[in-house]
Amino acid sequence: MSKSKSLIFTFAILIIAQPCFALSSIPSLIESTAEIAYTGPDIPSLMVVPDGNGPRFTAAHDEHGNVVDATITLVLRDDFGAHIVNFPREDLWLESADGGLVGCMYGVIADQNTDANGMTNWVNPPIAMGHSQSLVLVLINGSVLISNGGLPLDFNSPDINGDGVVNLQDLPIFSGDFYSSSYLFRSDFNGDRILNLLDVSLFAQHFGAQCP
Ligand SMILES: [Ca+2]
Ligand SMILES: [Ca+2]
Repeated sequence: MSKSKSLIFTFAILIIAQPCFALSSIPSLIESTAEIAYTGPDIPSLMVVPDGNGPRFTAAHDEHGNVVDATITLVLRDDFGAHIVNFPREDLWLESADGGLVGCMYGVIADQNTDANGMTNWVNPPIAMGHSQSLVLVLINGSVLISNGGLPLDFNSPDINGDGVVNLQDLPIFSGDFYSSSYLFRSDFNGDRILNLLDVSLFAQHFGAQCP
């Protein structure tokens, strides 16, 4: 093969092979996996605050108010099971199945890009609001991960009405829940299934918090 023919051949191979390389870095919604650290019998809950000053996922609560680790770990793989490295964290985020968890801008994305093992996680406090008692879904590029049906983690927030700020509009909702004869999870910020002064204190502590 002449030198010019050889160059053309190499060039053609590169052009043909390019889509294959590109394909291999597309995350698979089936091969990728997500799990939550907590494996106990309860459904853990995490209070979220719109300024991001809520607890980390490592300080979620079980249904007795005990602190438990609800870190979510995602391993990103392509269709062939190969790890996807350095995938941008902005394209990996959480949603609750009932839509009740509302993130501020980039407030529920993964903590970092995927590492050499295709792994990333959610440990840092969400920058979020609203409340949800449904499974939490991991979204990859806007598509729901389908290798599991969602992870058990509930959310609530002193920004009860989910408008991005904890203010006087949330107060009557909180007060109504506090004096209600029935238990209302959305105002149980420490997740111990009782509305008491501990929850009042958490509400007061985050009063004024708002999305960045
Ligand atoms: Ca509010
Ligand atoms: Ca409580």
